[in-house]
Amino acid sequence: MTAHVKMYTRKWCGYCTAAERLLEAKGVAYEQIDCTGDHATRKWLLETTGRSTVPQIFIAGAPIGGYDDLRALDRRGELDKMLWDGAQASARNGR
Ligand SMILES: N[C@@H](CCC(=O)N[C@@H](CS)C(=O)NCC(=O)O)C(=O)O
Repeated sequence: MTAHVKMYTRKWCGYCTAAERLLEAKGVAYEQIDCTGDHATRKWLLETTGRSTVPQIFIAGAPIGGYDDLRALDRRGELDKMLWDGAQASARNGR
């Protein structure tokens, strides 16, 4: 089991597809929220993450950034630890 991964995307977004592929290649399940045309969610994302681009990815509720950030975490070997630690924290909290 891994941490809950939530990814906000929009249609026709190459970086979103790249992030989906990376997670799928690692066998990591994720929840995808398509916010195409959803200005309220994009506004909330900007306020929450400070970023106006998609994808925006959250691991165990914490914003980690977009595809570049996801790939960098993976290349540094930190993504697996985040996914594992997030799952442990969720289990402890009963979520
Ligand atoms: N460095 C970012 C780049 C993301 C990016 O440029 N996404 C484009 C869509 S593919 C975007 O959000 N453009 C602005 C917009 O659509 O409002 C990442 O790796 O996620």
